[in-house]
Formats: sequence, structure tokens, C-alpha cells
Amino acid sequence: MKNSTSATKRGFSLVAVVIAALALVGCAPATPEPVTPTASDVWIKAVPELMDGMAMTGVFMTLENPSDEDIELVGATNTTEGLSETPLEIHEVVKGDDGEMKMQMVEGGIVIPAKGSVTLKPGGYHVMYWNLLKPIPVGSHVTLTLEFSNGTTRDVDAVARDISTYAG
Ligand SMILES: [Cu+2]
Repeated sequence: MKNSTSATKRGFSLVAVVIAALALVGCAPATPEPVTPTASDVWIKAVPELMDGMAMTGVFMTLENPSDEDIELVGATNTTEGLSETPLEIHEVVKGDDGEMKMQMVEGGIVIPAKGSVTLKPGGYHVMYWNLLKPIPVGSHVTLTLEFSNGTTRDVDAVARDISTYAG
């Protein structure tokens, strides 16, 4: 009986210490630093010359998420001077009701599964450039910043490839 009473007291004092610790960090449990997904094999479909209605292209890559929770690619910003003033969009290619393939924004972003990866590739997920102001020759480089659902960002460099050389 005496033992259980002192155990209960110890329990209460432990609770008091935990509450005091929470108060010090603003009443929120400490959260680990958010993880930034990695990007590899980043490339952009080359646009050798601007033609009417064709001033657009897509960026492709493989994103890996080493963390224990899913992370979404929710946005991207062009950082290449003079390339485009139009905000980039996160797209997917889907079959429409009419059976035609079409592009659309990805609701909620592209999921990079926990401890997994996702590949953006032609005919599937891509980062969309609209209204290009200058061509993107094969072999040239484009820079952009990826934005993730956990608030992290990653700067990437995409090399321009001819779509016909894409082997995937
Ligand atoms: Cu698109």
C-alpha cells in the first residue's frame, strides 16, 4: 500500500515535469526538422525554337522521400532569368471523358511516398512551364525551386533534352 502510494506520487511529479517542459516549448511537443526530398535525373524537354501555341514544356525528375511520412510536391518557381513570367504548375496527364489524353493540375500535389520515390516523366507527372519567352536549346540548363508540403524547398538544375532521346 505504501509502495503504491509513493509510485503514484512519482507518477504525478513526472507529469508535472512533462507539463513544465511543454510550457517551455510553447505547449507543443518538439517536432523533428522537416525532411527535404531529394531530386535526381532532373531534365526539361528542350524547346529549340518558339512557335505559336508551343511556348510550353515540362520538367521531369525522380523524387525520393527518406522520411517516415508522405510528402507532396505542391509547387515550383522558375529561377531562370528571362525564361517565363507565368507561374509553374504541377501537372499530370489523364484520359478525359472523351477518351483524349489531357493535362491537368494535380489536386493536393504529387505524393512522394514515405521511404519511397516517384518519377515525373513524359505522359505522366511533370512540372509545367507556360508562355516561354525564349527557346531552351538541347544541352542548356534551366533552374527552378521545388516546393514541398512540409514547407521545405529544393533548388534544382534541369538539363534540356530532346524528347525523342527519352528512353523511359
Ligand atoms: Cu502540363
